[in-house]
Amino acid sequence: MLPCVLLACAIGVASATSVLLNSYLQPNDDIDRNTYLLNAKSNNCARICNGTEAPKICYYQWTIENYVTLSEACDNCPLNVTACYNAQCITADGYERSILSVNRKLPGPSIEVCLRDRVIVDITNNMAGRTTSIHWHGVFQKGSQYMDGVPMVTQCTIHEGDTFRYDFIANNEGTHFWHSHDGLQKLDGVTGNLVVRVPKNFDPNGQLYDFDLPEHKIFISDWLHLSADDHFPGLRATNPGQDANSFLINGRGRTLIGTQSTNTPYAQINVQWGRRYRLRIVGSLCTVCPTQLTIDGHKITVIATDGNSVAPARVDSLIIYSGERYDVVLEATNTEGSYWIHLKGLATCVGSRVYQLGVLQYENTTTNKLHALTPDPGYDGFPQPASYRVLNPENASCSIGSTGLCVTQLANSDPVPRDILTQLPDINYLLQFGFETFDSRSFFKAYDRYFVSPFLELLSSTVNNISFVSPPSPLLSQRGDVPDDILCPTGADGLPQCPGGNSYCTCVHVIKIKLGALVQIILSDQSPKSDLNHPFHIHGHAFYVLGMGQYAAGQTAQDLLNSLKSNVSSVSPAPVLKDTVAVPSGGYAIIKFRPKNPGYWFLHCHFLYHVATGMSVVLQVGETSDYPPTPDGFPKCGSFTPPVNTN
Ligand SMILES: *[C@@H]1O[C@H](CO)[C@@H](O)[C@H](O)[C@H]1NC(C)=O
Ligand SMILES: *[C@@H]1O[C@H](CO)[C@@H](O)[C@H](O)[C@H]1NC(C)=O
Ligand SMILES: *[C@@H]1O[C@H](CO)[C@@H](O)[C@H](O)[C@H]1NC(C)=O
Ligand SMILES: *[C@@H]1O[C@H](CO)[C@@H](O)[C@H](O)[C@H]1NC(C)=O
Ligand SMILES: *[C@@H]1O[C@H](CO)[C@@H](O)[C@H](O)[C@H]1NC(C)=O
Ligand SMILES: *[C@@H]1O[C@H](CO)[C@@H](O)[C@H](O)[C@H]1NC(C)=O
Ligand SMILES: [Cu+2]
Repeated sequence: MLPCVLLACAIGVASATSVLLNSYLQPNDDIDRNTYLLNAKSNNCARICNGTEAPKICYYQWTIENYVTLSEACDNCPLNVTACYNAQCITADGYERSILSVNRKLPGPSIEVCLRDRVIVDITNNMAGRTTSIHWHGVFQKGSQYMDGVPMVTQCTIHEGDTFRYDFIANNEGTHFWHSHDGLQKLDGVTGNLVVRVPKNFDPNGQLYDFDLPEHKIFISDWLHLSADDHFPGLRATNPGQDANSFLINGRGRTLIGTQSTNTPYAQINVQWGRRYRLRIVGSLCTVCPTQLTIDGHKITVIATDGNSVAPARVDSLIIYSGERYDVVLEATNTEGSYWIHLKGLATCVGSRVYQLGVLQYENTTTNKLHALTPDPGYDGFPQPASYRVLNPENASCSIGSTGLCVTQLANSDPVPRDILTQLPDINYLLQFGFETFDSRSFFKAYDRYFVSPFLELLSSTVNNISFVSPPSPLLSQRGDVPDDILCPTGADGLPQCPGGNSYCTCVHVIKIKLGALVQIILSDQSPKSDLNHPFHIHGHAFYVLGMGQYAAGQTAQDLLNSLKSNVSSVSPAPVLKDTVAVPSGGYAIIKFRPKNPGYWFLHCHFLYHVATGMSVVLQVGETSDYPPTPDGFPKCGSFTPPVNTN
């Protein structure tokens, strides 16, 4: 009996497991309010979190495939508006184009769980001729480092026809999201919500709202009318650059075709008069335009960002950069009726005046003095009185007393460790990001990745003059298969640098950091003046944002670094924790944290075309012996260049 015929045992276990898993399968669509509030289906992971119940297993089956907006499933939408809500009908902004989709939804299926639930997602890649991998943006993956979803950093990409099972514990709360980290797929539709809730009495701002409902997510994405690949590297004559054609709110909206607006339905957020709602806002943006969100007739109170609670801040409007999340409270106390949700593109989108609308709808309105939807307010939106207060203004133009409020001026609602506020860092790094411009001669010298800017420049993206390239095998799971000579060499300051003092190179940019060291990083924009605020996102961690601003005339990044070597200072006495921060144009952001999560973690600009051309580094936290063992049977990949015998 002992040698339990190994194969048979394995098969027995495998099939038992899959039968078991199917009973944890979550619905494809968000559940409605009543099912959620009454906890009517005990199997649902989207539920009101209760600190005393055991964590659940939440299982999802996703298929990624080539798909289209306004497919057969849409029937005669938008002529028949009902049909626009058919299962598998993706309307987007009413422009017909090919997309990539997960389970034929846009955004893809939501993951909504309670803290400490176990999330299992089977990703089946049905796309023609593409690989994929999914990153769980905001989830630390402590203990499940192999599930972070960064190609060639934590795993091999998932090949066409393969299924990869992501399996992790939702170990940090918040409004997060998921998206493909492979190529440009996120911009074509491979993205969706991921919410990790806690019991309301665990939320320091829990008394500020009555409801935190699945239907109150506001998922913001930018949208092209061609596929993302059609803008990469970018055409020279027809529509150069990568600017968004429109934005989507919860996958919906309208756009102009010529001078004619499409007629697809707007996203609608339903509320009842007198109630207070938590709205979870996700900046699933890819291109360089931040978006400014305003709800006509309503102020909003910001209570969290990137999964971390902040002291409530009441504002009129909110600017969201790629990768950022904000949780706000909306009090439905204006005249009952309908109000526009206005989303306007900034930076390069000011010129193109790209904007989108949604509708805030008071339900079961009873008075006869209803607030009707005003005419389309256009790009400019609503009048802004002098007292108008905007959170997260561009360029961090937020000097106290002005109407801007920067993330550095928010207060953390949790205690901030003393060492963050008072101790000089063990490591103080300057990371300067920018672009390498190819003239036509250097362009032909090598096959470096580049993109064509709207001004027809040929650019590759860099951090400390290095354009990141992927190794042939994942650093985390196959470090031994990554040849040392493709890693960037380390310079005197302990940071990787270009070989031979070159001012530009491509290599695998890995920065080694001691587990638990107190790290400070100055993220610094070295590109010539532009109106871009590059949002930097860290994997596996969050950081305290101590300061941000534009350099004063004559001040250099090196000056700032030098002053910070002997000077601990934070704009806020209780700085907030974030995992994504928009670095002011021609400026800097100072971030500080103690990395306690061992692994290989990506730190990168969240603009998609910048990360695709190298504006990234990998932070190697700790040593191989600190990492969990590679999961059994974990897929392997690499180059195949055997020696050639010429005899
Ligand atoms: C949590 O669940 C238990 C058991 O179902 C129930 O008795 C309790 O009232 C719940 N607590 C909260 C805060 O909802
Ligand atoms: C409109 O679409 C709905 C949903 O597909 C369908 O049931 C209904 O028959 C359609 N109505 C008309 C007039 O086509
Ligand atoms: C609001 O109206 C809908 C549809 O008429 C109804 O189902 C729902 O119960 C109403 N809700 C309240 C709180 O009255
Ligand atoms: C990085 O490149 C810039 C511009 O080419 C150059 O001025 C600078 O010296 C370079 N830095 C290093 C460390 O090579
Ligand atoms: C931000 O600063 C840059 C200069 O670095 C400037 O060109 C741009 O107009 C500023 N943007 C705003 C919105 O003030
Ligand atoms: C410390 O830094 C702050 C802001 O970064 C600056 O205002 C202050 O002058 C600095 N103090 C010293 C002694 O360098
Ligand atoms: Cu960037």
